[in-house]
Amino acid sequence: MARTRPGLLTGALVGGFLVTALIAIFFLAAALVGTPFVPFDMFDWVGRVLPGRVITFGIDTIVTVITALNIGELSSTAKIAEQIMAVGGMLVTGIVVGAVVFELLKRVRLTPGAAGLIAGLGVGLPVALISQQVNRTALTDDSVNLIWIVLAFVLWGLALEWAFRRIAGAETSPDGAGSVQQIDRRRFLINVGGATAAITVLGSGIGVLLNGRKPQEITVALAEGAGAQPWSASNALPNADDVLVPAPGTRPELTPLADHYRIDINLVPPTVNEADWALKIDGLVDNPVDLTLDQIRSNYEPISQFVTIACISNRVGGDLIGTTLWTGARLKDVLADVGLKPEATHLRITAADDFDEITSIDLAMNDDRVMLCYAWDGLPLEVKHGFPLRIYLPNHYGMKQPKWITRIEAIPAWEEGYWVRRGWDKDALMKSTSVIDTIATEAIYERDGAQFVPIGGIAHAGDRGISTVEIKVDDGDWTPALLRKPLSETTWVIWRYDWPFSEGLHTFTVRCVDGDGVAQVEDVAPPRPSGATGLDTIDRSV
Ligand SMILES: Nc1nc2c(c(=O)[nH]1)N[C@H]1C(S)=C(S)[C@@H](COP(=O)(O)O)O[C@H]1N2
Ligand SMILES: [Mo]
Repeated sequence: MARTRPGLLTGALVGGFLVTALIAIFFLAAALVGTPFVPFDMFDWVGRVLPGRVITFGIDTIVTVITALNIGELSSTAKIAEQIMAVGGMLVTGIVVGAVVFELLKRVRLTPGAAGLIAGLGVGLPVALISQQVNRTALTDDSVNLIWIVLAFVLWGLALEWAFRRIAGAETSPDGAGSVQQIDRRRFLINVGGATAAITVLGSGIGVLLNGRKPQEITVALAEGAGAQPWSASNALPNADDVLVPAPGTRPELTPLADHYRIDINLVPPTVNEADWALKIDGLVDNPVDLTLDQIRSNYEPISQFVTIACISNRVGGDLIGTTLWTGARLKDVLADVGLKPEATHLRITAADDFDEITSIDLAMNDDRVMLCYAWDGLPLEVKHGFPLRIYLPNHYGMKQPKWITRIEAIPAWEEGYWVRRGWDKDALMKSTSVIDTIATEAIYERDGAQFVPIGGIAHAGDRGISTVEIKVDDGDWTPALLRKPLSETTWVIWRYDWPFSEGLHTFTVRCVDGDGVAQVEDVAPPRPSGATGLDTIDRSV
């Protein structure tokens, strides 16, 4: 009995093998010469074209899974999960295309090479164009990237077709007996699998080694004297004299840079070369300018502000929040130099990743703290946090504050920014929030014959400050906590409550009132569209 020609299943298998090797080769080339890593670009692109609701649902699912599994700090774990999804997406694409090509070749007669070429170009060309549009990390020229990606996919398509013909040819040869053909197909598939596995292991192995050795991209130091100074007795934090000692286990008041959350629309943050970069300020201005980073740093008096920034996607008690010292130039000083035309009411701020947000000129001119920020904690902004320049807008969630700024355009009316177009709040003002970090049973102590357990955490309300934090244990009364003086009026406040200990299972709840006397919203709301509300609660058996 003659065996059927290879079809869907064999095609899927071969397609999967070959695309795995292709992914490894893209990875190797990216590590070797800096061409785009195609799966990441495709993932970023999909993220930008899908409707906001779908994206929010996707992110929400990732967040829920990571939180439920408790597998680490949210923003970096989410990026890794997304990177895995990106590679998985390309794998699935390869499997599907492989199946389709095999099925097609089984049914229609094509000139040799045609199917492979069509498949290669059909996938490769759109992918190359999309990568061109989205990628901000490649070190190689656009034209090189285009040719490389198309060529790689065409080779992949031709390999796919060759595999089909090799299997089909063996099985239709008139002199072969059925069982021999079957062994031949199996042996061939094993060979293809082995070869692609070898390429994959070698390619990704060498790629990982190369990536590990890559020097830090950005090593520019700040202007003389502005370098990072460790906080110390002689260089004390502004609240160093406060006597309130945080309960053991309370998060650090100043977030170590390495632990600061990162959220943006890129699988790999865009790399900006300082030498090629200038901030363009144009639109409704008298003197459009292109400012270099040096000019921004030296022509304007630097200001510094301790800032707590949070992502609007942060859940109550979540870790998408952090505090550090922001340094930069006052936006209003810079605007004074370009001269705003009277019709200008807003600024459209665009970034290297095509992210954009709209800021009102009123806010920029009336809040002295609004800055074009180039340093965090005394160091040039890290690439992932927006090198070379990001904006600071007090009291607003992160989504209003672009990183990697390339252009500021004065415009005559408000417009929707990136996340607003995707259904998020147009103002995105920070909600008041309070969080329990620790119930420090290990630090239990005795005073006047009674036992106390320190409880502590943070409370934050944008630039409105915190006037009261209260704790409730089980169904008891709300009891005020002690507040530590904050680093500034725009940072979180550390609170502490020494709880009269009693054994058993207890429910601890925290709430706060902001500096304007407005109580934290207790009704539970999800992050979308305006930021999460509700009270942080911990059940603990002590
Ligand atoms: N260019 C650009 N800027 C951006 C974003 C982005 O995706 N692209 N994300 C914003 C969001 S949603 C947040 S929460 C903050 C996070 O800043 P961080 O990553 O430095 O903590 O950056 C904001 N600025
Ligand atoms: Mo965000």
